[in-house]
Amino acid sequence: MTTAPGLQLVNRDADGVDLAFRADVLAGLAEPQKAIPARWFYDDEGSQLFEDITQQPEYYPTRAETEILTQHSAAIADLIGPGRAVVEFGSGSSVKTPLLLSAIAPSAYVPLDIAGDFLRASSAALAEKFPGLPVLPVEADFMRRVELPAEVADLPKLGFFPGSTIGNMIARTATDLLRSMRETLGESALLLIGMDLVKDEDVLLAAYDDAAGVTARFNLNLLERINRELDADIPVASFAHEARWNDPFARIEMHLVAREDVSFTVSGQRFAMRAGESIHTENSHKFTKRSSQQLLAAGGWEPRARWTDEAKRFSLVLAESRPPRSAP
Ligand code: AVJ
Repeated sequence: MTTAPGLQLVNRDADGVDLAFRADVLAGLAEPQKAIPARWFYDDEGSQLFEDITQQPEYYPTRAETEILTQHSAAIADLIGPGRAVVEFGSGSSVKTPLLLSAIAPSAYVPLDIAGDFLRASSAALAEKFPGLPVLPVEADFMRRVELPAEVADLPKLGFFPGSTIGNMIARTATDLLRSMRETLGESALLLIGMDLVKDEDVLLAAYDDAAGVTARFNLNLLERINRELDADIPVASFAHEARWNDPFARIEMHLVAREDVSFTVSGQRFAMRAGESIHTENSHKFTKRSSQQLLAAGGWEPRARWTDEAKRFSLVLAESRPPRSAP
């Protein structure tokens, strides 16, 4: 199914409440370990705060991945070749997309995003930078197979999924997404995917708890957003941002920890938390060469090349769609 322009992807009630947001928050707060999916960070305020995070000295992923795209652009272009339609999962507001597009001579650029306004704005900016390149945005939820525009049907595809956003997902969800990507991109597709690396715990914790407090504001903005949008009275000042390293799962977790006993209402439902209890708001998985290869293989992708930045903090993997086989 193609997503028709103007089709309503976000379901709202008569008061304009995002029904999926409310359902996720109410269900997540009712769990024994309270948890809210990280995708809800990104309202306008949260998106701006994430941009600010990428400017913090402790937050290395954006700089490291940009370094890889810059330093290894010739090798990357060599392996990808010209003439592919680049399908970006997310709407590519970063500096990374222009770096890739100017390196590889693509035949079209197709950004996929669920946030239509953001998608149209970033597409217009890119089209201006690359006159002559067809820019064909598709408003869609890329967690499922997406029908690409007819213009690119017969072109070979390159999926682009930078930022280690794959690390936000637990293995099962990440595998589902990688498989959907194969279905979206079709036969003989390539995928260029950013995957952040396991490293010194102190470096990781600092990246998710910067000295200027921007990540803390990003995390706490989720509570502000709930108060703004879901008729809630969460006492935001009674919560503290915390980044934790979960070693068995090789991931940074972000939590909002109650500083004292609190109770509050969200959309008419009452919740109470004890001092020290937390709401789990994000996982950011970190990979090794081996674990990245295993995850990609589970999703039907075979690594063809892998680059890291000079300091080996971050990896960019080029993988090829591979039909699933039960034995090697
Ligand atoms: C956008 C998912 C890659 O996990 O590093 C940054 C989000 N959260 N600081 C990440 C994030 C806290 C970021 N990703």
